[in-house]
Amino acid sequence: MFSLPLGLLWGQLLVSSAVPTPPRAAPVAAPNDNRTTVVGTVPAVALTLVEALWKPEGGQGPALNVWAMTSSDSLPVVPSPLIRMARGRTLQLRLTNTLRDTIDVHGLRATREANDVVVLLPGESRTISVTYGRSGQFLYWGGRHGQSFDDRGWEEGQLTGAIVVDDPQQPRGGDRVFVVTESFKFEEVAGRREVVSQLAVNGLSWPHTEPLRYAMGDSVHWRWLNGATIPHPMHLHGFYYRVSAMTTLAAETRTPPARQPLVVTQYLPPGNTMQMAFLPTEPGNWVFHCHFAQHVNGVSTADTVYRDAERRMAYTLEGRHMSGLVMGLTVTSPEPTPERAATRHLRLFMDKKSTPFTHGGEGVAFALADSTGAVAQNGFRVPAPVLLLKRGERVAITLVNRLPQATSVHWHGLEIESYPDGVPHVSGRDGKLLHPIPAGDSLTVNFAPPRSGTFMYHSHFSEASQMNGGMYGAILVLDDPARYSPATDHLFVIGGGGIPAVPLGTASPWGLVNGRTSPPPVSMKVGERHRFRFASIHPDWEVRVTLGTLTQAMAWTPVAKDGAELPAVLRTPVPATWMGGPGETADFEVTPSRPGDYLLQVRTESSGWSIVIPVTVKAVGPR
Ligand SMILES: [Cu+2]
Repeated sequence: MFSLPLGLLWGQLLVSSAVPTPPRAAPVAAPNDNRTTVVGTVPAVALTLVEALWKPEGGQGPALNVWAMTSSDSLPVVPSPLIRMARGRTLQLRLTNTLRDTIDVHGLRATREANDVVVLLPGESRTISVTYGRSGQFLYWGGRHGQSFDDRGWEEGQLTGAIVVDDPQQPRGGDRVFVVTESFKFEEVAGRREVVSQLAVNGLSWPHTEPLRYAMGDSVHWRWLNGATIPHPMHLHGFYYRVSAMTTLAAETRTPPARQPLVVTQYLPPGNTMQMAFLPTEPGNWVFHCHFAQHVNGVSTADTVYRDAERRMAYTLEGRHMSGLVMGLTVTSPEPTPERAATRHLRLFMDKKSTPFTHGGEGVAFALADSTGAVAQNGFRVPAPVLLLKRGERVAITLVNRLPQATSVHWHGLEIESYPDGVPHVSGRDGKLLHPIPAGDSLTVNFAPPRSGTFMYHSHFSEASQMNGGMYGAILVLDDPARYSPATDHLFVIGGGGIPAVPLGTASPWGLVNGRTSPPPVSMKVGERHRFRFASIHPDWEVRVTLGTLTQAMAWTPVAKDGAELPAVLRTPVPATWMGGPGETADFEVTPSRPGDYLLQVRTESSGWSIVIPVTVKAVGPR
């Protein structure tokens, strides 16, 4: 996902080097929480493009030279001002370009059409009249003249804002608008070309993003607009959410309630937006974050500030182990969380583990202790051992950290209490917070998974190295684990392939399925019903999975997403292909109708890696 065509790369460099340094007098842009619209009682709205200093880490943090927008005489804001009004309203938008470049501003008419552009020469002012006839949320964005959305780089990345047109028939409640922005460039560091990227939500990067508070049981309605040129699989801890509408830059898809799956992760491509809702039913602290490790791990997001490895590690240990696209939310309740006793106990060890895939580096792995509580040195596995849990049964898991570094483990997708959820310094409530497990230490957490399905567990600390290094695995929650039959119930854990020496800010070029580059074949019989479970947990890559011949997909029936059963209307046969971002699981039922040799392909969409698993379907023999 970080691999860019060379042409773009050079174009970016040339464009960047031509930009003059803004004068020191550039105003500091204020973070825009997107609560207040610039639309008042009069139809006139003024938007001015200016040079500004942006502080994604708040007032004490570093200032980055960007371009931003102001409304009327106020300070510039990042993201650009929220334009929100009822459908049918007509506005006179007066645009002024004080920059020394010609700027195209796209999307102001909220038509999602390619010709929705206003071209502003340096110093030029123009007024357009717009009647907003369609409700929904829309991105508007500025770029250098002729630039496409995906080509935007450093300064222009913050010329990005939201237009929300409210349907007068459906008055808005307390919904919130979140705009993801990105400034992105290449920089020569010690003779190497490195990606420098700063991501933010409503103008701020974790841990400076706005803390959100909700009372338990209050429904939460959010609109997320991805104004970045990279996708973000957005993962909610603790609760499922539903997506009622998604848009691209060109089209909108609304999903009626009966067709909305429950998800814990929704993949949000560049320029896309979503409307989502959920019901917080468990008190404590939770996070909503991008599941690409590089976007939350202080590797690419904070590296504008913390460039060298030592300072980055110090940043990690300071308790700010995440940065970039993370929102924290606190769910309040007057009721205490009761202590509950577990009926089953597991010991899970974490240690260094070198595999052929760690490319000479040192990987990390999990191992389950045997009945004596001990673990064999050859018991460490990549991926981690599958945890077979019984629905509703409370299990205590002792995490024994034999690594030379701190770690923490997240039980991904499980609706459990906040404390065991695994986000260091965040998980927990009322002052009892989870801490990272120091090297050589252990921690026991307990929880009862309430739902049968396909889930995951993984390191939630230094994810870019610990998850790429092997600290990930699947959890199968079943009504009756004794009836689990791997011969017809196939699990494919798609994850990182060790810790190779990959330059910072780039994606690992390796991936594994069930810990291998050539997994063993799958054997099926005509007419026999199988379940295929995919757990997508590579920290750097979204993957495309297809089942069929090279030219034709087989049919399968989607049955679950992120561990939750799909609504009945979605459980119908479709061509066997699925795109999964990190943090997504999906289950499909496959009943082959014809004998033959097929392929299960798992591959990254563009450059990257590809893994092929042979699938043989045998005819049923004569009786
Ligand atoms: Cu991301």
